[in-house]
Amino acid sequence: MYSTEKAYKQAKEYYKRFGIDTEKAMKLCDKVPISIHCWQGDDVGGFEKSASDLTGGLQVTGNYPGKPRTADELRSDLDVVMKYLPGVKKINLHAIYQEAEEFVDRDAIKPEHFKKWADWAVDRNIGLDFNPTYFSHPLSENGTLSAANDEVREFWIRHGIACRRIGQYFYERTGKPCVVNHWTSDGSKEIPHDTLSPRLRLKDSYDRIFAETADVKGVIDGIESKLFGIGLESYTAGSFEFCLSYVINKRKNHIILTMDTGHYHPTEVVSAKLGAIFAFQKSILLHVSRPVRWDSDHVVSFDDETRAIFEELVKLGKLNNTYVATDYFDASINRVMAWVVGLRNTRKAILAALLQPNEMLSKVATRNDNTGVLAIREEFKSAPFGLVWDYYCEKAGAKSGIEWINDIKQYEQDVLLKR
Ligand code: RNT
Ligand code: ZN
Repeated sequence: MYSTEKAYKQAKEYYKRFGIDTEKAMKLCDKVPISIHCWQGDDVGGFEKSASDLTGGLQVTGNYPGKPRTADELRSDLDVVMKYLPGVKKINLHAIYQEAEEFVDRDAIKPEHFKKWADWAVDRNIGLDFNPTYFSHPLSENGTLSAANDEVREFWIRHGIACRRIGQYFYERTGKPCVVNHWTSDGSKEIPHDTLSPRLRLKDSYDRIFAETADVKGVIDGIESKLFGIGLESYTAGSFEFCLSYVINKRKNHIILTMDTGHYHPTEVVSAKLGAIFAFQKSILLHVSRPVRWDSDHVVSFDDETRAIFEELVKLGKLNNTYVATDYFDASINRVMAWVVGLRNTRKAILAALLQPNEMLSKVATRNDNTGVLAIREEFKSAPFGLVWDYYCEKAGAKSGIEWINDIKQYEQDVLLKR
């Protein structure tokens, strides 16, 4: 009979030979909060009382059955999702997930419209993160925070302000800081004649949002850059250079750069950027995603780049300076399963990174023994990581192997397909 525990004991000894304490690694791993994006649950739809199509250059493909129709259904899906993700969790909401009785426009949303979410989070002792939704709205067609039309831009500035206040409410209710991520898709299909003015307006809008909410407490603000979106291929106002410069020039501890793994040129990788960013920044917000040929937001995989990102963060000593959030959406497969697969892979990559022979490697590296570094690194690639992972999951009640997959298939039969 196979025993996860017995297998783990052997693995533990294996790791010890490389100077790695598996118990310590699991403890550290548990403490890294993963902010679960609510929008995988319903294809970035939300529950506003006026239907707007998904815009902002985003696209969710697929029409798998079982999509939640209400926030309550989304929350029950999230309860299932969280059960199979070990470690500390937060829920990452978007402004469109408001629950107002009647239609409330983006510039008028208030904490009370998110009370049910806050109650629910408090009940579970988890934190909440937040995102202004600067897209999927009739006024987002020609830019938002960078819009040339003053009325439109004012509307979105009011939205940003409202969202920071809701962030403070989440902080007050949960006792945990709320990370508010600002992302605008503002840009254009063709190269605009004037590439500067929209950026100056975007800069001014962010300045005003922060100036007018300077009293807000318990909120950390990510500024997310992007390369392009569908229909916005040639120009993005909030490009990487713009967002990084904004954050650097602002010199405020609560304003940080958001790095989404799908938001760079196809041959660029976040793992290779981190060392340079952390030479100047104290912390970052990470959006873990998986771009396939473009910023496709595929379910996070336990792939080389995801692993490399967390290995780098651990080596830099910056894992605890990184707000880890997931960001992907796939509607072509069971949404709950997709959610869990990506989340478990994110946690898995964190654990794997904490189980690298870094002490041994740095000793060898200080002797300038590059051959030794390469040889150890390569040899270590076949370490029995899966045995530790299974044990880690079981200990957390998150199940291992295909057990959790069967559970979710059951949930599909019992709940999702009846919707
Ligand atoms: C879009 C950005 C952004 C969104 C969410 C829904 O490319 O990654 O983070 O995915 O805000
Ligand atoms: Zn993102």
